[in-house]
Amino acid sequence: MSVWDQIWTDIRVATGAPGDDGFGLIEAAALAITGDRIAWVGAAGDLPAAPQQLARRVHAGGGRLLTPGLIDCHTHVLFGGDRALDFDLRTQGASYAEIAAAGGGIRSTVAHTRHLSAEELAQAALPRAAALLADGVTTLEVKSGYGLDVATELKMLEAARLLGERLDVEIVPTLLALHALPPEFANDRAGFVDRVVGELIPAAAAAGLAVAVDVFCESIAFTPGECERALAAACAHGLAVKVHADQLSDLGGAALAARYGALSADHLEYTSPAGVEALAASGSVAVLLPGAYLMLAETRRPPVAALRAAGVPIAVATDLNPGTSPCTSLPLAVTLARAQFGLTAAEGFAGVTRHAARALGLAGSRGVLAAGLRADFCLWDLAHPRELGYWLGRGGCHAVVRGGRLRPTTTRT
Ligand code: DI6
Ligand code: FE
Repeated sequence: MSVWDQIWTDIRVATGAPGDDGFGLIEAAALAITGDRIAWVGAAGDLPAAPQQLARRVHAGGGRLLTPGLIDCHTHVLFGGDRALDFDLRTQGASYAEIAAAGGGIRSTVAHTRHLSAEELAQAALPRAAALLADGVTTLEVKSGYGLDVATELKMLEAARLLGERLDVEIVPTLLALHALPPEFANDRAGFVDRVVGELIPAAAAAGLAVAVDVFCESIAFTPGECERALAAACAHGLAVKVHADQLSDLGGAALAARYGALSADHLEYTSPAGVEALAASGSVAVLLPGAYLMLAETRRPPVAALRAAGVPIAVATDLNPGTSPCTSLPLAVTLARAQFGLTAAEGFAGVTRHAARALGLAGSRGVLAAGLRADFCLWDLAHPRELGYWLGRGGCHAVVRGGRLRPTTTRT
């Protein structure tokens, strides 16, 4: 009489659905799977028959906590080389500008990245991405942005596809079209933006290599006007948009993101009340990136209380990148966001599940454990989902299921 392919029993489930406790906790629970989708989830006592009669395969969860797979909605995991020397210079007091002048900064990563093939880029990213997966990530956003020329940016997006294949994990590719000015356009900003708008964005859209376009709207990067040209081009080519906004200054990046209906505005340390209001009106997700805040020793926190009061969905991501956030653990990012920005446990949990799914335009398929959504989930050696953003550096992930299939217990490398 088997109705379902598999059923997990002897589990406690935090569905991640919005509700009174903020976690959707079901103590004595069961979860059924058919194919790569959740078929049923609820209190085990509500099952219509014994598990053995209902499913071809019964898994015992050992009383463990089961949550939605975590979603890292903002990473720059693909790059060549590293920036450990930058970090050493910074902790000795060198400024961003001094480090760049000494050959560091984004341009040093660009130089290392341009020399690698797509295959080599994917290979270099494997251990970093595997570490994210070992701590419970089941969907990963990956940005380009270290090529700064058409060929290398497209190569980076191809590497993102290869990385997803190698790890058999869903990668959501984002073209970070305006990240830094390449040396060859040092005296021709407009010419570079023309190249991005007229060639790079159309090529990435035509090749189906990116889901969204992202821009770095910042005093050390690109102006709101330059960013707006790229966002308009993205929309014209049917791509979604995201904005690195108000990280080091208030250039109105959040309001610009909202004006273009962005999936998300990210960083937000300097976002104004008007920017918060704009995000609330547009429905964009506020993505907080506590790794960069920590590693840059920033002092200005994002306006969490205002975002909360305005009902802006808040997500948390690693911003894994070599220069400002070499963070390979999403649970650690949650702990940092709670300790530094004052998120509640429930906000941190939503921030890496349903709100992170929304920041990638995937709210219809994942981020919550409910019938019809993807069977992406984790079993944890944690007593309660509030521990997810509590331990510093201990993820506690016991097992990962992606698309209904139990994955090899990947170890952190
Ligand atoms: N914001 C950041 O903090 C990173 N990029 C961005 O848009 C910096 C990336 C790097 O320094 O390599
Ligand atoms: Fe970033």
